[in-house]
Amino acid sequence: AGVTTDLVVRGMTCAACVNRVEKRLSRIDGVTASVNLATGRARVHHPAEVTPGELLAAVERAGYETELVP
Ligand code: 9UX
Repeated sequence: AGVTTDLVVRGMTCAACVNRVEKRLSRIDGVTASVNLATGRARVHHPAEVTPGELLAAVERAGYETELVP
């Protein structure tokens, strides 16, 4: 079953940042991501087997600070 996780993503300043984060997240099997530059957030749809920690790690590898939306 799919779940939705929202992330805060810090340091995105242009549209290419959005694409970088979306592409990095989408490399994980079953993951689709929509990043909003204005709000600095990412909405991620993913299998339950994909943990929030994996999502955070992927965004960090793309070069951005991130945390879960409380
Ligand atoms: Mo735009 Mo984002 O030149 O890391 S890609 S600032």
